[in-house]
Amino acid sequence: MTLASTAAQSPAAAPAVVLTIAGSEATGGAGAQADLKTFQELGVFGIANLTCIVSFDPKDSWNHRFVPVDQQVIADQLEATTAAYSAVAGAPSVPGRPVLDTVKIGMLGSPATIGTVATALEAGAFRNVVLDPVLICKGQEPGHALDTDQALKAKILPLATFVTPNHFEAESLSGLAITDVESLKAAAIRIHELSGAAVLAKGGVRLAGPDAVDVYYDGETLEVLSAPKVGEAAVSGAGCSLAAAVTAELAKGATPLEAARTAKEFVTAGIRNRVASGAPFDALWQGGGR
Ligand code: PXL
Repeated sequence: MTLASTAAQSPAAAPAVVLTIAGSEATGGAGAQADLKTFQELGVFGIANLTCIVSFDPKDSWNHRFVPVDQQVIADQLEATTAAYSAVAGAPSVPGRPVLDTVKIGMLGSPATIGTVATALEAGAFRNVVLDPVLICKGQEPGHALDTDQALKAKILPLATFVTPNHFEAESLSGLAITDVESLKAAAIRIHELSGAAVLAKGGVRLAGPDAVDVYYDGETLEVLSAPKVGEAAVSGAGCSLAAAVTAELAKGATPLEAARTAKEFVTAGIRNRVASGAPFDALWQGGGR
């Protein structure tokens, strides 16, 4: 049967529409590329509004070359996207047109971009704001941009409904040292108290033991999500894909806890079937669960 005749017989249901506000990571492992691949794999219509372009430098130990997108261009992208899909507060919904009510925030990279994005989020009508609080990329030194970290905490964290900090980010946001599952739980609880958001705090390969352990907390339910570690090496795109998978599932109507569970399975399959890379980290394969 041809595609055309399939479509004629049974038009597919309109997919949920989701937006990622994120940076491009040129090698395709992380950032907006990982988000879009995750969205496609999980059956939602993905949109990326770019905040910056990161190109690792193979001549300089694969350090990050970071170029911000012009603030006006970021604002223009957000204006176009929110107008196209009725995601502006007070905008009437149009019958038959999906409403964009679920957004993921990835790398913002500067206090100026954080201000631009916060303004758009405040003007928008988003039911789900999933924040991957990218304070640091794999291989970078912690604390390289304290002003950016502080602006993210002050302006974006309070707008988030779901937040997915990794080990370093969970320590930074909670102010707690995380050495084991118990301290990861304490950090997740603290970050929920600070933000009001559902929290999926990731231990990943940073905590000792045979399992990659994450902690979910939403103010009522505390759940430890655990899967056998796939090696001890970090994989590029794991954090981006986890948050993007949460975003896709929320947009499709999952509860936050269901979204967290599905996202953990999605990322585990993607790490198991990762793509070998000459960059310092292999890349998660979003098709790994097929
Ligand atoms: O994995 C964090 C991350 C997110 N977004 C972009 C990145 C990185 C890490 O390199 O480059 C654009």
